[in-house]
Amino acid sequence: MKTIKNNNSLSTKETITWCPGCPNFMILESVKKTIEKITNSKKYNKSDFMMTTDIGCNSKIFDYLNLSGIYCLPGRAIPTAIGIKISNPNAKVLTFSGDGGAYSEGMSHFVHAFRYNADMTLILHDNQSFSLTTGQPTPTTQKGYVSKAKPQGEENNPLNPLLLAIGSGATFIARCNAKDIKHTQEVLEKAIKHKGFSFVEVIQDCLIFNTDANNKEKRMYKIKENKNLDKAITLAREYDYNSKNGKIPLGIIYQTQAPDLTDKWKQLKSNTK
Ligand SMILES: Cc1ncc(C[n+]2csc(CCOP(=O)(O)OP(=O)(O)O)c2C)c(N)n1
Ligand code: SF4
Repeated sequence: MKTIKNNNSLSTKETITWCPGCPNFMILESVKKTIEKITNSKKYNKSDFMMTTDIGCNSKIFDYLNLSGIYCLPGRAIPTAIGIKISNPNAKVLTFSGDGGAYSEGMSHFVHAFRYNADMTLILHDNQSFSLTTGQPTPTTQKGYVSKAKPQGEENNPLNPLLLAIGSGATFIARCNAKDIKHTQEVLEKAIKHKGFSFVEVIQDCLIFNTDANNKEKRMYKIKENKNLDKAITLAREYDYNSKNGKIPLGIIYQTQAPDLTDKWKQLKSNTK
């Protein structure tokens, strides 16, 4: 846990131990630029932002981003962030996780977070690999991927987290590419401003493990913000995390309005009077 007293700067003095060139550096940069922009408007201070992280290469961001928060147990970044939001309703809460942490250990929290619709943002670094622990396959790893953990190759098809999010009642789903800092920043700003649980999947190539999944830029294209559910399903199905072909839509895949967790509580209280 860390509590920041004077957080004028979003940088810390910690030595960054990500591999040189890792796109996690770019995600850090996008997040800093987004917070700078939102706080420049004077509506929010940096001290209004709080963070939770999972465990993984992605989660080292806890040490490099100067925000108060909690470094959580594996898979528990989302429920801890919801707890922070409940006790600090005005806080802007960001939660960081990898595809391993959120879709394996933390899968139940991922699904229910959409139902609860707490007003916060999940930034999911998807490198299709448990990278911190040397490249075991995660639920989004492509079929056939050979690793020390599965020398015979991954036998299962990947799940599609965007489709799962739609089916779980998500109110904001977006995807971006870590290497495109400007676009990631634009998407993050909209995600943070969304009233409800916003899920931003950031494609984050790992330079060391499962490198076969990298460099999909030629397949990526940017979409217009989408508010239509049927279109969202079509967009989510375009990329199956498996095949070498097919387009990968980036941008706001789906956004809708629904009561957030706090609204639902207020409604419940008035119903019980
Ligand atoms: C319950 C539990 N499961 C697994 C681990 C081991 N573990 C810690 S970090 C990690 C890898 C995290 O992978 P991911 O979430 O994809 O993040 P990345 O390192 O790729 O950024 C694993 C398997 C653990 N500490 N506790
Ligand atoms: S192992 Fe992969 S994800 Fe982890 S820091 Fe290195 S390049 Fe980045």
